[in-house]
Amino acid sequence: MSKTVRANSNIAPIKYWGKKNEEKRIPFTSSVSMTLDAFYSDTSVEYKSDLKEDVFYLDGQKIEGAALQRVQKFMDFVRSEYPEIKDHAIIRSENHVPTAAGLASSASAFAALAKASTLSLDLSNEELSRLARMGSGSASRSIYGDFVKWERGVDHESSYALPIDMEPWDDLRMIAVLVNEEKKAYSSSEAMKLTVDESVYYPAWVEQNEKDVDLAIQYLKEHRLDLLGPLVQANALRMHASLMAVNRWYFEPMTVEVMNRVRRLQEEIPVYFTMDAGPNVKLITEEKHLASVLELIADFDYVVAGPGKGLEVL
Ligand code: 2P0
Repeated sequence: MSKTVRANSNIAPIKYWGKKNEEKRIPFTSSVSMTLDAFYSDTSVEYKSDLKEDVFYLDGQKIEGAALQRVQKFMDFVRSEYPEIKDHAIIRSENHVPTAAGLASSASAFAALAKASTLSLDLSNEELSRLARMGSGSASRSIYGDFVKWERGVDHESSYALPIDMEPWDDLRMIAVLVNEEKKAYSSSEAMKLTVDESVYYPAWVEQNEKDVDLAIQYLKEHRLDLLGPLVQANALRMHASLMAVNRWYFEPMTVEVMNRVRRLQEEIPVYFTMDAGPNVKLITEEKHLASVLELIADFDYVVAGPGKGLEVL
């Protein structure tokens, strides 16, 4: 039996939005993430010499079409990068995203697949991060636990993530508020490409994001939620502003409702929002303020996450 690898998903307080190199997923900017304990993927890879192509089961279902092709392309890269791996494989993956969370899982999926497909090679975390990036940009960050910086780099060698060297911040919480569980209107890959190609605000995003990354790391190290929170919120809005300039948005009425409630509550307690390539809102606060925050969103479904671990071989 092949071993199972677990990778947790992550949410970025400072976002990745736009690729300089589409094929290798080299981003225009660095980004900063928190690995989440509540969302993870469990994946095993069984190589078989008699297989003609890779086979992919997700949550017990045999997958075909675009999702299969994306996994096969990743496995082709594994075989081209590491010639000692020659065979095709049966890949089994289970996504543990709490009931209908409607949150993207490519980060945990490709981080787990990077490790599970190369277990016999015992690659370093840096090497695994580069490899995971080939599957999905945000997956480069899910190799590690807690707080992570993905260094944008300039090519395959130099673009990978590293843990942020800081005291643990175990009582930080990320609450995913589920405002809409339908499939998102546009994939993040497609939306970010359009932003890069056509948004007049994209150069400003790139310039500002580099500053935001450095400041966020400083505030994380200092455990200063009062400074980190407003920055995180502004960074998300800047990302969405760059996208809105090309006539695309992920905002639903309830997205804005949650944001308005958070804005009112943040006059009293430190709670801030961020938002990714979908209408759900994620709130950042500390454990001691959790009860007030949950009261604010009691009429929504939500999932509370804390800092999660890096890759684990189960
Ligand atoms: C992030 N997002 O930093 C940003 C913020 C969405 C909004 O990384 O095209 O699935 O596979 O590299 O990693 C989602 O994009 O995109 C994402 P690809 P990915 O978390």
